[in-house]
Amino acid sequence: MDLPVITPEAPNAGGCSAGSCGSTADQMGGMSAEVRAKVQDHPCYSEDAHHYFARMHVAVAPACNIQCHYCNRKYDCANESRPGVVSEVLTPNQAVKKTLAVAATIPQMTVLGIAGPGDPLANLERTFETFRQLALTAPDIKLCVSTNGLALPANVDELAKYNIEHVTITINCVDPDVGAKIYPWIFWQNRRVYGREAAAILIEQQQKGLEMLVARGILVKVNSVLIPGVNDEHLKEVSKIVKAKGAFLHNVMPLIAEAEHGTFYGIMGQRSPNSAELKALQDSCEGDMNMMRHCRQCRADAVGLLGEDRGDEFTMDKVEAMEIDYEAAMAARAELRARVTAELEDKRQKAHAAKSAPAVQVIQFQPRAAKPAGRPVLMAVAAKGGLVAIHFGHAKEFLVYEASAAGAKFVGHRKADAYCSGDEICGESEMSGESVLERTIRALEGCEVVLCARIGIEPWGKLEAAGIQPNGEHAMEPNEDAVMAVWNEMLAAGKLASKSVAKCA
Ligand code: CLF
Ligand code: SF4
Repeated sequence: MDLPVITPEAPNAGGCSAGSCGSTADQMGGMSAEVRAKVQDHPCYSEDAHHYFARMHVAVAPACNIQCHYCNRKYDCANESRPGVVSEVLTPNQAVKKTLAVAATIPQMTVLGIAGPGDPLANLERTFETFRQLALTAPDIKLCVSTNGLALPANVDELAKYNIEHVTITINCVDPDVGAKIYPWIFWQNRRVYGREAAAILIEQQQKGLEMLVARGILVKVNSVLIPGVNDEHLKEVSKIVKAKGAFLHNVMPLIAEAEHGTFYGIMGQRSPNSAELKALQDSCEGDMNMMRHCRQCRADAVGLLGEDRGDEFTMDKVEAMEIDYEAAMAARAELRARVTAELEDKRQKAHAAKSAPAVQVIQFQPRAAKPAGRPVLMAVAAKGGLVAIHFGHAKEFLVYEASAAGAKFVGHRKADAYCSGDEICGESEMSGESVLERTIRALEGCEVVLCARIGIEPWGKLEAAGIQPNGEHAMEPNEDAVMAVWNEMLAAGKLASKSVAKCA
């Protein structure tokens, strides 16, 4: 198969046509060693890495230089965070102390990001003082920043000074008329600018910042908030343009708009996209761009693996009480990083081998004109560490794969509330609230199968009644292997005939 070739001269020119994120194990085979080193332990830039490596954010940036209609200043920056009050805004010194404490406690934590609660580049002193100290005291931690881009061109050189290799720019539009529906104002050159003029300035600065970062070999992820009826169709154009300019990854995130958050969109009743709309847009952008599908829209003070939040363990009062020996922790961190990197490399090589093998069989045993039999099927997995490892009733989220003749492709995740707290009889006598189960089943809409380590009789029956087949036969198997095993079983049982195949037959 053709793999994206990313040369050292154009480090951001990802070019995948089939994967979920710019850097799955398979796609990483096409990267230069330089780019691979940058992404292989970054949980956001590598879909594989997010099963093993964690990130943390320090909330040192309270102010913002623009207004987005999906943001309320009382809440986290919705560019990189789900709405939720930041527990505490930190000084740079506190942020450094907290980072060292987390790094010593969670050796998987490889990336420190500044992503709010406002815009990091609207808080230059606080942001750069934090980066400056961390570059000196914790050089093994990757530094990452997320910005709306307005102040980016003026600060690219300063970012480069701290060896920052990953920058996220939130780009919701490239057309000021669309932008005027998203941004009521910006603060620019000591004055407030409104409407279309504001959007035009913001867009110009974002695009200029993107080009400057790419020119310096910094990997750029573009985040876009999908706002139905405002920028949904337009985001395809955004994807084309940012790819052409060398962005590494595009992360299209669903708008979160609830009236109780007090945002303009929330109050005005602007709806959020559903899972199918999000997937459809990501799919249509994918031909042009490497798409990120595993974003968890985390808080500006998130700590831990994506999808889990251990922030409560590291409030400043707890951090102050900790004995931190960072130098000692460095050895454990280095050992873990080397081990996981070797594991991922092994997985990457196996993925390549597996991709090559069926091609030979197809040539030997199938007529050349034969179309791949079997339609694609969405399957949800209660997973941990890349394995089918969670009991159905304990899952707080499900990873969703699209299984087809081309293989298992990760396409997103669905949030759920764990409704079972028992260890013995999952989902039966321990079930504490049927409405929670109903919500979980609703969250799985569109999936035909759910794979989990165990499941009780009652949720089994309700899932079946909802048209979702539970499957507990593949516990502790790698997600992709399990998904493909089930898909092949369905194929063998004649359950996957697509309309076109049926017609041909
Ligand atoms: Fe943080 Fe963002 Fe860096 Fe990651 S998050 S600043 S790139 S370290 Fe990641 Fe969280 Fe999604 Fe952001 S899952 S919201 S993409
Ligand atoms: Fe809010 Fe972030 Fe937009 Fe600023 S850039 S208004 S903090 S969502």
